[in-house]
Formats: sequence, structure tokens, C-alpha cells
Amino acid sequence: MPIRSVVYPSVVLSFALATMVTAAPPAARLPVPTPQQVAWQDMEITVFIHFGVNTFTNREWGEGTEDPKIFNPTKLDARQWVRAAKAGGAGMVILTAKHHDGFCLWPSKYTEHSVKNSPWRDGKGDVVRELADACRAEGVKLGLYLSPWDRHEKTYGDSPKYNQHYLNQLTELLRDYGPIAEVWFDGACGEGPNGKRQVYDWPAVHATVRKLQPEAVMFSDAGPDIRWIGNESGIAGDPCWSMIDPARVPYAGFSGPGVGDVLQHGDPSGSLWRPGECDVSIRPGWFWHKDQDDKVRSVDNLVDLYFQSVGRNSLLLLNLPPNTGGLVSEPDVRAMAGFRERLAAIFKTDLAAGKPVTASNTRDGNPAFGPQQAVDGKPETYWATDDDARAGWLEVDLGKPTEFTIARLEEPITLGQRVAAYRLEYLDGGQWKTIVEGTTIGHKKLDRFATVTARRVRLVVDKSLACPLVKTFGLY
Ligand code: FUL
Repeated sequence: MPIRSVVYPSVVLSFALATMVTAAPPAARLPVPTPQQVAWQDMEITVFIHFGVNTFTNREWGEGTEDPKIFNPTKLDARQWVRAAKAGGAGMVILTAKHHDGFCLWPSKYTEHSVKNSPWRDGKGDVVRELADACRAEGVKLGLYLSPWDRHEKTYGDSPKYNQHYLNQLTELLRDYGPIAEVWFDGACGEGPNGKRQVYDWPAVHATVRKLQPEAVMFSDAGPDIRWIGNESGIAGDPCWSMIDPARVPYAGFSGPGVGDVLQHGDPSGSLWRPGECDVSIRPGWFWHKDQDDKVRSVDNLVDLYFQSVGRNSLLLLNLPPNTGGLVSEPDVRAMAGFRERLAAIFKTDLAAGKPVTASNTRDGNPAFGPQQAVDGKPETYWATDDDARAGWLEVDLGKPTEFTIARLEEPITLGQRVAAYRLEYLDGGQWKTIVEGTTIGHKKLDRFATVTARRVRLVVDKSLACPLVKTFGLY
């Protein structure tokens, strides 16, 4: 009977599956990221915009004594900045609303050192507003940098007073411009031995952000959500764990033994999830300088940065500084577009996608956790091993000898970061040969190597903090 022949097998099948395997996913290995941290890392590339009085004085650190009248970017077009960022694949733009000179790019009620006393738009302009509007129009997120160190503000160094001033300005920025996805707290302070000593009220600052922009992540050397990677060259450590021990970097600007190391590498036994962000400029300076127009990074160099930041479980925050006209210069715009095109070309065809895969072990023998899940291109599925596994392997059969030169590995980080040591191997004659050895994977690990021609390729996990899980095994 037709009806019976349709119903019967599916009932039998689901009964059989239910009795043979359990569907319980692996327990998370703590700590795990918040949804905001996951969304942040998924962007992979974001853009920094350093702009302000330094653009006009040709300096990197202004002294706070600038005449606001020098700020006059007559062609300013925030939409052009956002388009340049987007052309490079960026999901967010972070503006220096106030750098160390204290000059505010919005008409803050709490200082005269701002756009309101400049000739730009007759003193009626607001760069933060124009950028917020441009970001909304282009579907790009907005982040803001508000320098704690302020060389203009008279109360700086009178800790309670300046802390209030800082909170006032932070409140203006977080209350008046719509959703802010990242708040960037710079740890820099160049006050010399006789300089002003400001003790920041970080708990109050963090509470203000959580209250006014609960979806925002906060960056500083010490997080609380995102950590500095410990250098300004765009290069993450290897290994690079997303976990850290908060006692080792307790506040922004903290310097002490081993801090650089902690920021670069994180800590496999760290109690907090605080992934690393690689901030770096597309030019030698953070601000635009005319004589650096011919020193813009090449597409090759940007791709190298991508491999050493995003490809090491970090995020690339690339600075694109607008010029005195208020536009991102042509060489920078071209480099960004070329960068994205190159990445798209590199990752166009995943040779492992959909190919037959075998594995050392599959969780409960359940195909929902089978190795095929690592090559199915779906971000929500992954290969999982049994709870007691701390090692394992995954083997792809490419069907015929195939050339590849890049491997892409990803863990499902919502369940925590696990893999501590792995190898890539290929079958050569009857022998497995090592292509590369690696340490951590996390959100993404990219390995580049001399071209290999092989049909069978293995990812061997040698060491894992909990049962290994692999979301993506790609070859290019
Ligand atoms: C540093 C600052 O001193 C630089 O001027 C720049 O803003 C960079 C991103 O952070 O600490």
C-alpha cells in the first residue's frame, strides 16, 4: 500500500536512530564567549579611523594646545570612509572620537576643545553623527575610541573630577548616536615622571557602557571583553588562546613582567574568555601624513597580516586614516579593495568541501557529529569526538591527487577553545608525511605551506583540553 510504504520506513529509521545513538551535544568547555564576542570575532576584519587635530598638525600625539580653527576638512565624506572599509571586507568602523589631545570630533557639552569651535561646517558639524549615519546607511557597525589620557582637559590628574568628566563624555557618545558595537579604551599615557597621575575609575566606566550599550564589546589591554594582542604590528601569537587569567593584566595600561606574553598568547587555563584584537595601521603612522602616501601597505602585505591575525584566532583592526580634506586617500582605498579581492580569490574553492571524510572517532557514533560535518561548509555543524577523547584524526579523500597550499581549520568556539597541538599530514606512497605542525585553532587557524600534491590528507589532533571538535577543515 502506498501510504504504508511511505510511513513505515521513516518510523523504523527514527526509532533505530533514537535507540542507537544519543543526540546530546558535547558539554561546553568553560569559559565560553558571549554572543557579542562571537559576533565580534565573526567579522574578522574591522577598520580604525584615526582623525582629528593631528591630521592637520602632522603629528601622532597632539599636546592639547591646538587651536580648534585648524580643523577644517572641507571635503569630509564619512560615507566614503565606510565604503572604503566595506570594500576591504570590514564589518565595523571605529572612530577616534577623542584622541590624547582631547579634541572632540563631536560637539561635547563638556569642553571647548572640539569641532564646535572649528570653521568646519561653521562650527555646527559633528563627525560622530556623520559617521553614525554613514554606517547605518552602509550596514556597517560603529565603534568609538575615547582616549582616557587627555592632554587638554584641566581636570586630568585630579582623579575624581576627571573621572566624572570622562563619564560625562562617554555618556554623550553612548546615548546620542544609536548602537555602538565596540568601545575602545587606549592604555597609552605619555605623562613623564613629573606628569599628572590619573587613577581611572574603570568599574564605573565599564558599568556605564553596560548600561547604555549592553550589546557593545569593550576593548583594552585588560578587556573586559576584548584584549589587545600586545603589539601594533597586526600579528597575533602562536599559540593564541582566547582565554586569559585576569590577574595577569588587571587594568588598561598595566605594565609588568610577562604582560606582552599573556596578551600575545592568552592562557589555556585562563578563567575568562577575552579574545585578542590586532590593531595596525595601513601606513606607518596612525594619523594621515602626506609624506606617507607612498608607504601604504601592499595587497600582499595586507594578506600576510590577515594570515597572522585572523589566521591565528584573532581579529584584524586595520587603520585607514582620512587626510586633511576629510577623505581616505586613493592609495589606501585601492589597497583595501585589492585586499578583499585577493582574499576572495584565495578562498574561492575549498578543495575538501563535500569530499568523503573518515575519522578516528565520532561522538556516540552519531552521524550528526560525524567528520562530514567539518567539510559541509555549514557554520553550525561540527565533527565531535567522544567525551573522553583528547586526541583524534580526520581524513579527507580528495578523490585524486590534488594541489593545495593552504589549510583552514576552525573550532566551534561557542563550546570553548580546545585544541592545543595538531599536525597536517598527507599520504605519500604508503607513508604519512607531515605538512605542518600547529598549536591552537580557535575561531580560525590558517596555515600556508609549499604546494602539496596529494589525494588523502589528515588533520591529526595530538592534544586537546577537552574532546576535540572541528567546525571546518578546508584546503585551498
Ligand atoms: C596607541 C595610541 O597612543 C596611538 O596614538 C594609537 O591611537 C593607537 C591605536 O593606540 O596607544
